[in-house]
Amino acid sequence: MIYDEGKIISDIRSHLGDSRYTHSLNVATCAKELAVKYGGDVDICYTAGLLHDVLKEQPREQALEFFKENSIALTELELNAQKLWHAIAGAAYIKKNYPELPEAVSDAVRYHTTGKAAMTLDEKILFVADFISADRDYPGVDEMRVRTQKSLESAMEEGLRFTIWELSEKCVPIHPDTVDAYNYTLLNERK
Ligand code: DGI
Ligand code: FE
Ligand code: FE
Repeated sequence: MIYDEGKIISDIRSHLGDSRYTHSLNVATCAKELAVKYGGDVDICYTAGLLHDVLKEQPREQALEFFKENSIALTELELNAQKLWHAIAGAAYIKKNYPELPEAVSDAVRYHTTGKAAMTLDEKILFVADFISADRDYPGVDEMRVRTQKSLESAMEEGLRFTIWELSEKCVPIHPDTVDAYNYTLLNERK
C-alpha cells in the first residue's frame, strides 16, 4: 500500500475498542477484495476501510466541540441522529490529519453510513464492505453477500432498503442522502 499503513493502524487502534478495531480491519480487507473484483482503487478502498469508523467512539460532547472547532454546521436532522456524526466528523478528521491522502478516501468515509445519489465506485465499495465484512452476522447478511457477488448496486439497493425499513420501524428520521441513495439505485442503477 502506498500510504502509511502503520500510522493509520496505530491511529485507529488508539481510538477504538477491540471489536470496532477488528471490524475496521475486516472492512478494509473486504473493501480491498471488492476493489480488485470491481476495478476500484485498491489503496483508496483499503485505506478508507481502515479509517471509516475512526471517530465512532468519540463522546457526544467531544464530537460537538469538534464540529464547532471545524465550523461544521449540522442540519436539524443530523443534530438529532448521533449515529450519523462519525461519518461527518470522520471525513473532516481525515482531511485534517492526513492531508497526504486523496480526497476520495475522506469522501468515501463521509458517505459510508447514509450513501448518497450517484456514488463513485470507491464510495460504493466502502458502503457495501461495511455491510458484509467478516464480523457481520445479522439476518440477511448471506443474501447481501450473494448480491455483492452479482453487483455492488444490487447489494446497495438491498442494504438501503433494509436501513430505511429498520429506521422506519423504530420511528427514527431518515437522512435525505439515504433516501436519495435508495431512489438513485432504483431509478438509475437497476440492471
Ligand atoms: O458504523 P457502523 O456501525 O459500522 O455502520 P454505519 O456507519 O452504517 O452506521 C449504522 C447506523 O447508522 C445504524 O444504527 C443506522 C444509522 N443510520 C444509517 N442511515 C441513517 C441512520 N440513522 C438515521 N437517523 N438516518 C439515516 O438515514
Ligand atoms: Fe460507520
Ligand atoms: Fe463500520
